[in-house]
Amino acid sequence: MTMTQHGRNLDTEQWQELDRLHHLHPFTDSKALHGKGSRIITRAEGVYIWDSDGRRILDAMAGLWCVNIGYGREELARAAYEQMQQLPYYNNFFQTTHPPAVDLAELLSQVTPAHLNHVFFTNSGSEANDTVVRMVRRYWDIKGQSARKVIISRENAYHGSTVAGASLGGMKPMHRQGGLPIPDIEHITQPYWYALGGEQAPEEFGLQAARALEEKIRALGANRVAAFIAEPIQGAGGVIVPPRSYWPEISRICKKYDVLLVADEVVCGFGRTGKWFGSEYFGLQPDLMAIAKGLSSGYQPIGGVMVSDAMADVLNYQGGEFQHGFTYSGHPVCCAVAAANIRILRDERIIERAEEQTVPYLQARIREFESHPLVGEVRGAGMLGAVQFAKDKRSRRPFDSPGEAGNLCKDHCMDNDLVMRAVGDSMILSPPLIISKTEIDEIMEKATLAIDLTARDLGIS
Ligand code: PXG
Repeated sequence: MTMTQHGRNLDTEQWQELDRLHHLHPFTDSKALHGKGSRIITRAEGVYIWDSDGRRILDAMAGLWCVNIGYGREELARAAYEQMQQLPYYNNFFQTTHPPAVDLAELLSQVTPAHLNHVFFTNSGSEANDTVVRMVRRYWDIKGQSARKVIISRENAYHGSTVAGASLGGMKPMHRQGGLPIPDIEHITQPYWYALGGEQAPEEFGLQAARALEEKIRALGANRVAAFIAEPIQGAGGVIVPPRSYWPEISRICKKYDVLLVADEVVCGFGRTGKWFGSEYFGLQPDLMAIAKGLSSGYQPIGGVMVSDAMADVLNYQGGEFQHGFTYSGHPVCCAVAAANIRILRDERIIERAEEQTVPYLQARIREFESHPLVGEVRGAGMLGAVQFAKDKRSRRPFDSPGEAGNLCKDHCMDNDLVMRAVGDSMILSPPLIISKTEIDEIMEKATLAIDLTARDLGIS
């Protein structure tokens, strides 16, 4: 089959060859990739993507956790087209602004928690978190507490791939490449009961994991700590839903020591948890919120930092110029598309309808895997799910070669036209919020086959 791009009509092998010659892929073992050639995705609609061989694949990851609204919404294409004709680019530096940025800023103040009414625009989640680092340090400088520089994060967190984002993240293999983390970033344990909870009950373990924050603040000295950053539910770390005891304790500790609370809502935001934001799901009141992905449902690259009224007051009126910004901060086309996306989410009640109907269905159906001999735990919330494999169900003993089972299963999913992501030995789901019950049934049918085949490969029955 041939595919046309800008008048070039090439077949699969030709695109693959050009890709191999010229394109460096993110997070990819290129040697392994070039052995078999990239899969070429040519179009998408609803929850499905199509490859260059004409195969229809159910995308249970919504791209990279981002296509919340589903593929193929013409309104978003029209918003981009019309904005490009009207004003394809202008910046927000030097005392200018434009309607798409202002319109989106106001919309965001309406859909985010009540005390977050200000936004700094970026082009990605990584840039949002870079902005967080600079902004919290700037805030404490203005407040006359310049010693508050340290940002505490968590092991196995994902906050992006730029120098600051990867430093905030707790992914050891990323730190090993390029001498990270940068100074004044500290990591504490994560609330991952299945892997770390031992004999403790989940709620007791959740409290203990939260108290690691208090210990770290005390060890550093509270007067040195600027902020604590965390994803309400860890996404790329394996859809880790903390025990209910965790977040209230974290909130208490942040308040007690006057440490800013930053919620990284890049995955959890815009309906992923069944609420508009993960912060609402857990009842958090963050000072800052990093947003991206679902903000535009991935149709345009845009992110941002939502800022509380109290912090915005200090940043706006007490400190003079914040020397930070990107050429494309508040890009008009990205803003117009994000605003169209948010209006559709809001006006069609996509999040509320998912929470009422398809979220309970997905969560119930994936729990059917609990009885499978290969499965140690099924966890999830909203339109997020994880099926964790274990060598021994009862003791929660992991496999001797971590990641092998996950990799096998991911390949079986793909052979069966289903995209699921493997994180170690957990299989992850994060489908578009518009997925139907019938499409959830299709995921279940395909995932069941993939898990059965994986168990067979590993000799488990
Ligand atoms: N924060 C969180 C919580 C994320 O998940 C980022 C920040 C960075 O966003 P940008 O837009 O800079 O990528 C992310 C991104 C995966 C995967 O395979 C996850 C992400 C990105 C790429 C792949 O799980 N998360």
